[in-house]
Amino acid sequence: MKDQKDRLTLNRREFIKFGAGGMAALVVGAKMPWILDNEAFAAAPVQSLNFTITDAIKDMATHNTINPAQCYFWVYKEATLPFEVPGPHIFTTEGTIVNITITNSLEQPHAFFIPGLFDSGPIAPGQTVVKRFGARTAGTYLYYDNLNDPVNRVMGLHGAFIVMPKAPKRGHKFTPYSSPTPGVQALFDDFGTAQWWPGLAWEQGATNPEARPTPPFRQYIWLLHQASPVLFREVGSLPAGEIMESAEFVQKFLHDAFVPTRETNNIPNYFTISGQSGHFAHNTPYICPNLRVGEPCVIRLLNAGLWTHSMHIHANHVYITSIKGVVQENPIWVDVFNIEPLDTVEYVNPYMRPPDVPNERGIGRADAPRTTLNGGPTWPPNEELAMLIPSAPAGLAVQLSPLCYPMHDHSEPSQTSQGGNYNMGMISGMNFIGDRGVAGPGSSFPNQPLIDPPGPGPGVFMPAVPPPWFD
Ligand SMILES: [Cu+2]
Repeated sequence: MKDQKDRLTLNRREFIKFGAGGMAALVVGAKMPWILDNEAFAAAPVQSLNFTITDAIKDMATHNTINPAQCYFWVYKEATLPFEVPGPHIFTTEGTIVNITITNSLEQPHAFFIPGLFDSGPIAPGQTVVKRFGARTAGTYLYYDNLNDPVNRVMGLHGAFIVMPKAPKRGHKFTPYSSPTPGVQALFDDFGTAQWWPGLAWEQGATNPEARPTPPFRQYIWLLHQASPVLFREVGSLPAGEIMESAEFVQKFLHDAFVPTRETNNIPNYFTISGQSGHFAHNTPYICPNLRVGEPCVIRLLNAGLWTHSMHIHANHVYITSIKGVVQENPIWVDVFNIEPLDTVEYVNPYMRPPDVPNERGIGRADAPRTTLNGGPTWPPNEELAMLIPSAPAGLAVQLSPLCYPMHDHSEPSQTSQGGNYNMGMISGMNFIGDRGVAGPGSSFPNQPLIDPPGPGPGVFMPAVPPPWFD
């Protein structure tokens, strides 16, 4: 038993401090080259999972030498990976038997729970359990600590567990599901085949002329969470064996009055997508899709926190193919959808040409592009991609490429980093790096930064200097 006085000051041990690094993913069981070869996820194969439930302090998005921005968390620390909140993305295939070892190194009971798949039951302080379970049904799952609900989960003990189907239904293409509805199956069957959806099927990868391969089974995980450094620190400082009652925790986290000083505010200060915020969530390849028109992807949303979020993606509407594990009969096509606490939702992003690109018939779908005032086509967006900000003579010119659209949460006014910086809140985006339907080099847009380039080369199809109309 540790000294109670030490507990109260949160320095009972040398705290592990860590920054928001690269999210790591683990692949359990049968070979899954589609994820192991996908550069966006630094995925590693493992034979079994080995978690320690512990605690650590994370440097948050706005942390720097003059602005301390740190948060205490409870952490599912996997043996092969650095500390991170959330726990690692775990990918496996339907039917895989997952061996899992969990050690509780904290001083109250904890658990590891996956709804419908696995329940470790309470693990006493200092105890290790070794268990196994079957990944029975394909889908998106939140793994979390379901004890003292929702305190242990919101304190950081959560992550994403993804089960892929073993095979498509006979005569059909892959979907993310074991038993897709006819409507969802039809959508995935249409990708890469139907007139509306030229390009690749979801399961289909491709090599590309400029050597950036397109992975098959393109998917992204938006695991949503909110963090309160003051409240989490209070929970972490309780004497050994004491817990904060969930009613008190929820009251403080959701309903305390806003206090304009971070030192006393119990409501959340940080809003994260898979552990990242703002610029970092927008420019992280496992969160923000970087794909071409004709390369459909799946975005898996999970809400580990206590706030409802409405994630609005620009440039493409998405199909809502599953809600809380229920594959939809009629996958509605929307640009924003609510993700409530503990919800899992799948967005299917068809990656069509942005419908705001002017075309001859004005139909919001790919059609003959109109001509700009400078005589070029509106698609591919050569003029936008050739724009340099600031312009080249300043010496800092950065190309406005790839074509980048934002994604943000519609509960935005309250959603900042440390009270005021919305741009460091729960935002990301979708980038267009080309169009599979455009012949020649237009199939790949140039990738920024492209400063003083030597001239057109593979994948570079517009003048390397700013066009004459740009100044
Ligand atoms: Cu919006």
